[in-house]
Amino acid sequence: MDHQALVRLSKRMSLALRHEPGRFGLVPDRGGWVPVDALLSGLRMSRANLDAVVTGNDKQRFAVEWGPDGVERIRASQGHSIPVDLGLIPATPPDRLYHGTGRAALTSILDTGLRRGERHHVHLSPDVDTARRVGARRSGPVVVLTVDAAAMTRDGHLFFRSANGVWLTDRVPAAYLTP
Ligand code: HQG
Repeated sequence: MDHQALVRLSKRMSLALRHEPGRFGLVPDRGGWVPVDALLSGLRMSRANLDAVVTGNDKQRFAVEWGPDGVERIRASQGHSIPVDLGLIPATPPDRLYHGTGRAALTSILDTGLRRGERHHVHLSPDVDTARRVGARRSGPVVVLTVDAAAMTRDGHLFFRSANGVWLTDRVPAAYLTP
């Protein structure tokens, strides 16, 4: 499979596992897991292609494991809009985290802080390069905001780290942001 086909498939898997499982006949459990076989038939994809996406994914978006019932299962590691309990445990973040976005959003963000929107959390990156790539998904110039995660932690905000290294928190008030 070429790179573009991998990306297309990864997006369809993200849609099915994070946002619209019902459209593909899937019923994720509380933790967001679905049987691998159900995903394969729901998306009419081969096991080889699934493995290629899971192992070749730039962000390791998907986790595959054997469930307690002996059934192999898959879920997205973050980014859901459907209700899921990922079982994340609060963790101490690095002192600074980063958020990449489009410049068009900057005034609003500096006014009201970072909001989670449709997702369960605000997503933050551990380094500037990753944040820049996240921001480049928006049209127009990219801005990377620095988040004072040390101060947020001192003030009682909770942080979680997804299985693929994305830092998550409920919201980031504007006072902790530097453009
Ligand atoms: C913006 C991708 C105006 C925010 C990435 C972002 C990430 C505001 C957009 C993950 C705002 C939401 C998440 C405010 C936030 N006013 N705009 N007050 N607060 N925004 O996609 O962080 O490829 O839900 O800046 O790599 O861009 O899907 O969040 O531009 O890890 O695995 O509202 O999604 O991962 O957009 O990206 P998103 P995000 P995947």
